[in-house]
Amino acid sequence: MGNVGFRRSLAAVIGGAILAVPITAHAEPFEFIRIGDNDGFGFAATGQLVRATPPPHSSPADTDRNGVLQPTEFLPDLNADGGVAWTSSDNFDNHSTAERQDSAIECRGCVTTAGSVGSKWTDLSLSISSIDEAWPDADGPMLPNNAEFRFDFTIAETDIVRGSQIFFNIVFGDYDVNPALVAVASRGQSPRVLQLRNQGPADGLIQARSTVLDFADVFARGADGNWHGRLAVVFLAPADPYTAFDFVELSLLDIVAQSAPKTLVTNR
Ligand SMILES: [Ca+2]
Ligand SMILES: [Ca+2]
Ligand SMILES: [Ca+2]
Ligand SMILES: [Ca+2]
Repeated sequence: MGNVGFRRSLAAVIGGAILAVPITAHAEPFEFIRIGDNDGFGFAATGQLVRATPPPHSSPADTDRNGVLQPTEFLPDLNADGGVAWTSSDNFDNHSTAERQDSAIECRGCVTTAGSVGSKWTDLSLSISSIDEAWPDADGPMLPNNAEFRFDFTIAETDIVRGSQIFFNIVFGDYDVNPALVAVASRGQSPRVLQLRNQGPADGLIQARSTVLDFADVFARGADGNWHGRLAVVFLAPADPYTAFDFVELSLLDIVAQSAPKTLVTNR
């Protein structure tokens, strides 16, 4: 076989080999899966939003003025009357269509996310004076409004390092009526209970809370070889008439540590 013939044969073999490789669903390396979106409770323009303070009601809710309401900042006092509460005209519904349909899931590095739900609870004031229109739970705005989230997703075997620590992160606002806790139920474990810190006099405070989970608490190998992640979360605040969530996520990063440099109040 001459040189040219050999190269043609080799090309044919390589081409055949490439065609013979099974096409697997391969995503990018896993970073996070998020229920809802990281957008400051859906407030697109923050420049005019004030936090609850005495007159003249001019302190910005977005304290670093970067256009996003973030942990350590504040839910807005929408009518500038000095309070953020169910009695104080501060109800908001910033639901996107996907959130309203309970399908707002963002993931970097997942193959599937289809079993994940709970975004209907985000970017909405869970206020007992809300208008009952397509409310996320069956009894409408009346208490309780216990937000529930379920992570159910897959990651390609090579897109996460087995044994990685996984952080559960939650961002919420205006928790001020005791008690409130977050119950996190993982594979084969008793639910873990995260106590939340009452904001005290910091009306409308946005807080972040994290906890670290073991890899095996979240992931099991599926029959297809992918990692199958599962976690159920319930926010229990049976007596709080006004709270809100921005998002919940499972991430390789700890959101509390991320917001630490400017953090005055955190829950760890
Ligand atoms: Ca901000
Ligand atoms: Ca108000
Ligand atoms: Ca309810
Ligand atoms: Ca959001």
